[in-house]
Amino acid sequence: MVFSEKQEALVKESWEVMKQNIPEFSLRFFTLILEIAPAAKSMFSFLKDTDEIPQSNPKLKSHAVKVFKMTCESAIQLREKGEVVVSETTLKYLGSIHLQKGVIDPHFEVVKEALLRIVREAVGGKWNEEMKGAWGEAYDQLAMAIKAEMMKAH
Ligand code: HEM
Ligand code: ISQ
Repeated sequence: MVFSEKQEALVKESWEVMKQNIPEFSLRFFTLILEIAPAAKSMFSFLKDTDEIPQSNPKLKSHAVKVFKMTCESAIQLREKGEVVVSETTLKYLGSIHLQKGVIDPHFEVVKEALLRIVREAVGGKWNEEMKGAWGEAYDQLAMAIKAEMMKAH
């Protein structure tokens, strides 16, 4: 699939909007994941000793931001190279951590759903099908790379 300059721009543009309010969007992202898949709760260390989602956990925030930054980076690479390239070290690390936490294929759809909803909420009236497609494609390709690594590590 060819990833256009327009698609790359749509992803970058929406990420710029979200950057203005990292604490809110990261919390909302995580909340949505748990709303869609309550069972995923036990996998996250931020929730180990509590029933409530911590309102300002630095780890939660930085992880959520990483997911968005990596998806954004994927969009750039898809346009530049036609494929997503993640450094071997990062991929190995993410593959093993997700495997170890018990993440399985359907979870990736949950995170995708939450991610798209957050972007939609963040950009408001600017949201459109093309933007959805661009984020979706960038995420799918990134998820594929992580899943492949998880299979290798298994
Ligand atoms: C941890 C990214 C998908 C669950 C992490 C970390 C990153 C990350 C950057 C932090 C690693 C660290 O620094 O320690 C991503 C990306 C994904 C993805 C880019 C998809 C493209 C998923 C999915 C799930 C998931 C589908 C399942 C719901 C977790 C869990 C942790 C984690 C449980 C450990 C958090 C903790 O307790 O510290 N992920 N992730 N991730 N991820 Fe993901
Ligand atoms: C880790 N992996 C995927 C999604 C996440 C969302 C919030 C915090 C950590 C995460």
